[in-house]
Amino acid sequence: MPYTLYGSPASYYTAKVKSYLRYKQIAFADQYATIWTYRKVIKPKTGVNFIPVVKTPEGAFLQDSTHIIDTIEKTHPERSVYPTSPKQKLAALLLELFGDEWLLLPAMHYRWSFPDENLNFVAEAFGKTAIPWLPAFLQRYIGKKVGKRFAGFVPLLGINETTKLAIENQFVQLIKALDIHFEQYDFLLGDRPSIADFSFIGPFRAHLFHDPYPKKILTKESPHLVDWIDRMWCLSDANEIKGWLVKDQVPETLNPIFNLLFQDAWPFFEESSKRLCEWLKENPEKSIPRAIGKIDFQIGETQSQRICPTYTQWMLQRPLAYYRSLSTEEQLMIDSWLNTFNAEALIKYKPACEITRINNRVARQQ
Ligand SMILES: N[C@@H](CCC(=O)N[C@@H](CS)C(=O)NCC(=O)O)C(=O)O
Repeated sequence: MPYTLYGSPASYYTAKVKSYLRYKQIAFADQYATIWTYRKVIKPKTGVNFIPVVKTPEGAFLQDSTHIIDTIEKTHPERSVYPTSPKQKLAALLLELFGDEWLLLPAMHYRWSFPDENLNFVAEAFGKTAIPWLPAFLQRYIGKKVGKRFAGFVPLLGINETTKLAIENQFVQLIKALDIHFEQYDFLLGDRPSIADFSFIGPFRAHLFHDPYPKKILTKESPHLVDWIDRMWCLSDANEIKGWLVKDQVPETLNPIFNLLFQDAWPFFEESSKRLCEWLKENPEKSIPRAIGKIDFQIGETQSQRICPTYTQWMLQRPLAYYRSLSTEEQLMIDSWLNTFNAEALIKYKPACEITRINNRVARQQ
């Protein structure tokens, strides 16, 4: 098999890459990230303990879902997941940022805050991935231990007694909006899947429609969204791929999602970027850690604190750089669209520092 995907059925970013590979009709071996795979392949080949990892036919080992997709897009340009017209491409990059970096909140909350409904199921899934060769009772035991580590991230992400209601309210708004959207359209940008869909399928397939508690909510409240999840999971059957919507349209049914993105998520993206740039100035010799202290953030009307991630700026730089690369005329057209969400000033944010990725870690741009 030319490509190998190392990941887990319960992993957010693995689902993003798996759905993408299927859509591209690229054959791949699907390998569990077992404890041996971590020891023998993932850590030695990538230097980090993250999944998904993709081994290419040339023998390269890629980590980071966005980096994996962008690398494969170069060698497999057919069925591109990036729209080519300005508004659609910017919309896709913004939604990817939102899906990858913000939807982690509902995904983690609905997995770990409902142990009575979810814990045994999730532990089984984790255990089956970690030690598939051992009996089920041991898988459950090990799965619970692995799960404890991930559950430990929950308070760090700002998921707590103060914020949980706001996370749930926002989630209900999100799935309602998506359900209305998918009643009309097959994919986020219309008739054809884009990087935005692959980003959203991560939280929806690997957490929210995987774990029993949120799955019940989705099944009851948002049947069209569930249809999209199914569609995204079987994309290799889709031989005929349609074009992007004409005239650079972005469906208006996505407006509530862009409102959530710009009102709640964007201030957090900007704040974490500002904090990172200050940190880089204050620590010129240090390599960048995964998180740097705590920052305030807001969800709906509720305020709390969470750790400040450093990677998020790398994702934020993508739509910002794309916007800056456009002509004045294109930017004006985009500004009038962003005006709908009071976001025309936001997209002009220019971080005081740039970061890149070196050896699968974020690093200073030299
Ligand atoms: N931005 C990375 C994130 C990868 C990531 O966080 N993967 C999770 C599983 S879905 C993981 O391996 N977490 C291990 C950890 O947080 O230590 C990507 O897109 O691949």
